[in-house]
Amino acid sequence: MTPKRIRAGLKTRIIGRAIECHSTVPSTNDLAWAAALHGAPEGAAFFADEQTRGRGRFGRTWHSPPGGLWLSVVLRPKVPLDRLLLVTAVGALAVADAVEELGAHHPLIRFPNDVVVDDRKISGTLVEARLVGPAPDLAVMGIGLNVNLDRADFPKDLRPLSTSLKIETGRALDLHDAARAVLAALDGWYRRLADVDRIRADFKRRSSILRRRVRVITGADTVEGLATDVDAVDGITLRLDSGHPRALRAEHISEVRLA
Ligand code: BT5
Repeated sequence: MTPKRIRAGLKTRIIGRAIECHSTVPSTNDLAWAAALHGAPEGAAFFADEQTRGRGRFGRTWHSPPGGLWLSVVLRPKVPLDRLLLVTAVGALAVADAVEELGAHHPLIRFPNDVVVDDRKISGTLVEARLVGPAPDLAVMGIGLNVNLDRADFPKDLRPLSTSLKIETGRALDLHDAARAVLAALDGWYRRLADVDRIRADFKRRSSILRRRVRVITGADTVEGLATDVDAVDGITLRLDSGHPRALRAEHISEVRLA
């Protein structure tokens, strides 16, 4: 990929102000952090063809072979710490919009950061923030989007759980077009970060788990029930089999699966 070909026709205000493309790197999040700490502008975006140590949340691995879109963006979000999940939410909303625009049908968000098509994960977002004082002053959003991956490109255990734009649409895409779609969608959503009501409403509308039976894995235990509410900031409310409601705070949730 080249910055020039991503920039051709890109109309964003913040996201993509600076663009770098790399071949093989450990993790684009590390590139973005190093640049951010050296004063890279908000919106600077770092792409790699392949990552050797792509990471997910909670120390999980992100499989990043050639053919996918692996990028990280430097952000300086103006949100209080207890609303940092709004940044993850706008990332997921942006990727869902981009995935739809690129031809996959009905992408939804599996709380808090997965974009899924037919319950198979097509994208994941990882937001890492630095705290100086009471609010985050710097954040890096990493986005992984499976673009031209075939089934055989996924490790065996991920095959039944994952998908790509190529698998969904039946054709390979130009990665530059995919990059532009993601940057443009993120620019739109990121500029709406203060519109909390809108983010909450759209996050709920895009939910893949609302009104479905799920298993929520938290640091302490695993809870199963019907998801009666999903909120970008607060988390998930389940109706347990006993009939009682149970609210699970977003920051405690490490994984959500369909039960
Ligand atoms: C995420 O974590 O979904 C965040 C992924 C962020 C990746 C981007 S790529 C660019 C930037 N640089 C990085 O190093 N990271 C970011 P989490 O919700 O924890 O999900 C991780 C889980 O997703 C893994 O444990 C696998 O089960 C699954 N997984 C790993 N690779 C996958 C892939 N390519 N497609 C679908 N699922 C995958």
